[in-house]
Amino acid sequence: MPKWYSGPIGTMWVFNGQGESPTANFASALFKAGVPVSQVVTNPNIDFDVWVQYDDHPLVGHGRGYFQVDLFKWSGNTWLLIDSQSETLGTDNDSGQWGDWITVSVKMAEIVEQYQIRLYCETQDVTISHNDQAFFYPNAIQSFDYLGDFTLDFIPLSIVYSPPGQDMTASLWILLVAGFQQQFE
Ligand SMILES: [Ca+2]
Ligand SMILES: [Ca+2]
Repeated sequence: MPKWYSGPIGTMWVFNGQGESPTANFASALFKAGVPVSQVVTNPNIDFDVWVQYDDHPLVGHGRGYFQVDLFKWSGNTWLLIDSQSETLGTDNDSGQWGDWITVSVKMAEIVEQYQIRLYCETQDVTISHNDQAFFYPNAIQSFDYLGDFTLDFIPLSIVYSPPGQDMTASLWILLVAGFQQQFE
């Protein structure tokens, strides 16, 4: 499936350094700078790739790293969960380094779609667990050259997004010109 970005849109890193002071554990979820917030796409199928890594320090103590990626679509009044993928790395019995990709996917059903992607990671099977999360709000616009079976009943005029505050009540406006209907084939 076509990818939103040539590389990972974000990375998650969980470090278990039990026995190593003072940074015993560490969890980090970050979106990559430079990943497009808005894109015109020529295919309704979109993949979002995230790179995840778990490091278990050679010193005493083992654990695991847990990673989750959630993809939501804005319905107009709420976020709908479209895809959720998770993975656990490490064995709780070995020190070492593990890495993998997590991909969440969507097939566009409308001309313009607004997404929310949530990254979450945590240390597991350790004495003191740490976690982190991050949010990203990309939107996709279907290319007029590849509309296929889409019915255009509005024209995207502009999309203005104001990042949510700590209460996660996102302020989101999608301004559309309604009443324009045309079948592209
Ligand atoms: Ca270890
Ligand atoms: Ca353990």
